[in-house]
This record gives sequence, C-alpha cells and structure tokens, in this order.
Amino acid sequence: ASASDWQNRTIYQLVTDRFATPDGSSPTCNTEDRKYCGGTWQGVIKKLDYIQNMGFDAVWISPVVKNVEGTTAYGEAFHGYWTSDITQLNSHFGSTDDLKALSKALHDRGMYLMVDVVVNHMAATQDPPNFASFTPFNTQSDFHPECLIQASDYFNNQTAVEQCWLGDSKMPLADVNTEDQNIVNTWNTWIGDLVKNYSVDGVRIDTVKHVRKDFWPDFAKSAGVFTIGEVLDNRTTYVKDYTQVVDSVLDYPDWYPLVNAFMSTTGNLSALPETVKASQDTYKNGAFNTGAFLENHDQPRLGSQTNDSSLIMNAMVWPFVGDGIPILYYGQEQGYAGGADPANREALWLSGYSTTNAMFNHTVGLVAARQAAAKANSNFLSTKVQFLSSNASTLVVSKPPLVALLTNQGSSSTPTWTVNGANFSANEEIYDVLTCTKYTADGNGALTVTGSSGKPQILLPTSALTAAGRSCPN
Ligand code: ABC
Ligand code: CA
Repeated sequence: ASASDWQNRTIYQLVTDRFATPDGSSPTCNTEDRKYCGGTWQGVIKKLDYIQNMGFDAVWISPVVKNVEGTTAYGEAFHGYWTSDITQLNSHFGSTDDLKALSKALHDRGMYLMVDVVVNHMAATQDPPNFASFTPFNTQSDFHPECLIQASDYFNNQTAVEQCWLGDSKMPLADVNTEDQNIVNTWNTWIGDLVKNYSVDGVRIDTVKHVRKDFWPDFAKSAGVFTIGEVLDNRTTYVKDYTQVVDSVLDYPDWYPLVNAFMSTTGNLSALPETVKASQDTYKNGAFNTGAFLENHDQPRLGSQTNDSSLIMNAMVWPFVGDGIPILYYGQEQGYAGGADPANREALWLSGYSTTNAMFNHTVGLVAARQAAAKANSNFLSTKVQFLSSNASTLVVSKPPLVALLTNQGSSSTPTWTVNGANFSANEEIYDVLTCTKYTADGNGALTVTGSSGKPQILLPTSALTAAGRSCPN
C-alpha cells in the first residue's frame, strides 16, 4: 500500500510479546524483569476482533527478525530491536507461516500490516562485539569503527550520529556500515523480500537519523510500500529533511509540546499550534502522512505523569483531529500508566481486554469521529488543521467538518470554548460526538460550549453525521 493508501488509516501499535498469547492464557509479566512474556503473532490473530472493534484498520507490530538470545545487561530481546540475524524470524513470536497467517488475517478484514525494521545496527552482548555471531554482516569491516554517540553529538555532530554507535559498553549497538555499497544492496534486497514474502503494507523504520539521508530513497523504493521513519528529535527544522527521503516521519516535534500541554493543569498549550504550523510549512507533504501519536514504547505513558484522566482524554484527541495518521499505542485504551522503558511495555492480557472502561470507550469515540469526518467530507484528509483559538488552557481545533475542543484545566474544571470561524452554518445542529450532547449554532454559525469535568469534545454537524451514515448515538 502506498502513502496515499495509508492516509485515511488509523494505526494500532503493539509490542508483539506483550499483546496476546496464542492460547489465551494470562501469564505473569513483570515489566521490570525485561523478559519474554509470551505474546506471539498467533496471539495477535486471535485478538484482531478486539483491535478491529475499536475501529482501527492497521496494525504496527514489533520488529520480526531473529534477535540475540538469552539474558543481556538489559534483559531479553522481547521488544525485537536487538537484531542478530536478518535472514531468520524471531521464533519467540512464531514461524514463517504464523507471520504469513497474521498478514492474511489482517487482509481478510481489510486491515493493513505495518512491520518495524532496523537497519542501523545489530545488537552485541559484549564489547567489543563478536562480529562473527551476526548474519549476514559478520566481519568487523561490515561495521563502522566503534565510538559511542555522545549527547552533544545530537546538536553538533551529525556524522557521529550516523557513524558512531548507539547503546553503551554493556550493550553496544554495532553500527552497520551503510556507506558500503554491498551492504546497501543487501539491505535493499532484504526489505523487498520481506515486504513480498509477508505481504507487508507499510514499514516503520527505526533510527532513521542514524543513517545518512541518501541511503533512504533507494531503501524506500525497494520496500515499494509506505515508509514511516523514526527521527527522535523535537526540532521541526531537523526532522523536516527526512520527509524528503522517506514517505513520512513519526511526529516527534508535535509530541513534545503535546505532552507538555497536557501533563499538568499548568502545561503550556500554546506551543502545539506553533510546531503544527512549522511542520505544515516545512515537511514535504505538509503534516499529512506524519505518524501522530501520544504514546509509544520508548516514552513514559502520559498516565505515569498525571493521574487526571481528563488531561489524558484531551491529549488523546490530538492525533485523531490533526493532519497526521493517528497511531494509538496498545494499552492506552486500557488506561495503562507505565513510566519509562521498560515499564511502558505492560502485558495487555493483564487488563482482561476490557471493552467497557472509559478509556476504551473514549478510544472508540475518537476513531469513529475521525472516520465519520473523513467520510462526510472528501477534503477532510487534505485540509490543513487550524487553531481557531488558543490560550493558556483551551484550544479550538478545526479540521472541517469537525471541531475539537481541548482543555488542560483538569477534571474539577468547567471549561468554556467560544467557537467562531468554523465551517458551521447559521443555526446548524451540532453534536459533541463523544457524549452526543446537542448544540445549535447561532445565526453566524458560532457557538459557545460549556464542558464538564475538564473533558474534551469533538463537534460534528448533524449534516456531516448524516453524510457519513451515522447519527448520535451510533
Ligand atoms: C535499553 C533498555 C533501557 C535503557 C537503555 C540504555 O537500553 O531497555 O531501559 O535505558 C531498543 C529497545 C530499548 C533498549 C534499546 C537499547 O534498544 O527498545 O528497550 O533500551 O538497547 C529506537 C526504538 C527503540 C529501540 C531502538 C534501538 C531505537 O524506537 O525502541 O530501543 O533499536 C535514540 C535513537 C532512537 C531510539 C532511542 C531509544 O534512542 O535516536 O532511534 N529509538 C535524544 C537523542 C535521540 C535518542 C534519545 C534517547 O535521546 O536525540 O536520538 O534516541 O536516547 C529532546 C530532543 C531529543 C532527545 C531527547 C532526550 O530530548 O529533541 O533529540 O533525544 O528534547
Ligand atoms: Ca549508523
């Protein structure tokens, strides 16, 4: 599937080892142990109803290739990022047939499969590494000379970011010599085969900023499907260049102000509109196609920073009402609150996959609101999101036909928003689709909304709901 095929998708990101077991059992899983807990591709297949019932139509799974075995200084390779052999699959997650079966099961439901891939490095369990233990890059010359990336390099030494190593002396991530044409060819063939063998629809590329930019266009072309790169940096000025070499990037520049805005009732809401504008102005495709997320496997969950669920509910709205492709990290819908890696990689089975809790319902509402808006207005996905108003504690976000009302005033507040300049007609009937509260616009198509308990709202006119074949409720 191409970038444009992905634009109207909604992605559920899961950690394969932590999402579902193949037999439906619920083994203990202490995140601090950093061990394999038993999730597999067959487990994912068994729980596709759960994902699809929330409305998601794409699933991003952990890296699939063989990783280092046994216990390392940082535990086992349950997350899948510690490649040892790119020619084999990670048997903890299943067999070749199992991965093909997952791909087919998704496609049978009209859903897409996104696979995470790492080309920047192989993981070593000793320093210096035993290069012969890697496949197929098995000699020292297949790697850049060892030097660890220093924190300051991220600001003033891009060559070091690209050619020195991630990790540390306990677990060096041996940096593949992506300047060598044979290695480049190997990677390009490998990604083409992976996509073909498993009918992959999109590729999430790890550590994109750690490989020279001109490596990526051929790699992306060899993949032949949508490519979305991880460029972990908060600067749009830095991230923008990568939108030229892969289809899309994960939207870290908006993620930083998003979290800052909603981690407390004193957060700053005004920084988000600025980065959004900068990304719209400087990314290759505007902010369209960026991966919009609130949580992922590398960052502390918002619930570890605040226990005010109204703040979390507000923050969750943004990825669904902006220009990017929404990505929800598994467990957010169960109110998971794990902190920094490894605490943010909880086993989902421990939640019992509840479909009745508030965060689950909120997730369903967000996915449905975006899909209704896209269905009602064929220009929804290509119309830039705008902020109709922003102040210290409220935001009015417009992406016609929807308007999102956000606040960080917290659950004991009664926020109000004045909505002016949205695409509402005079006296139009409008619903907050999250609660099915009905409003009527005034003679100028404006309205003032009073919220409750600091919760967000998503407004859609009845005409749009009707056009989408929806009504409120339903
Ligand atoms: C393990 C342990 C951790 C332990 C760590 C040292 O080792 O689990 O508890 O703290 C995988 C595993 C991890 C594992 C690592 C290392 O491997 O998932 O559990 O950590 O062994 C990707 C993946 C990530 C994956 C890898 C490695 C890469 O999403 O899951 O980790 O394959 C860098 C990379 C980024 C990478 C991330 C983990 O590290 O660039 O690709 N993610 C600065 C740098 C960033 C850097 C970040 C974290 O620090 O600029 O490049 O990310 O080290 C902002 C700035 C940012 C700045 C932040 C801190 O501040 O804008 O640039 O980020 O203001
Ligand atoms: Ca590198």
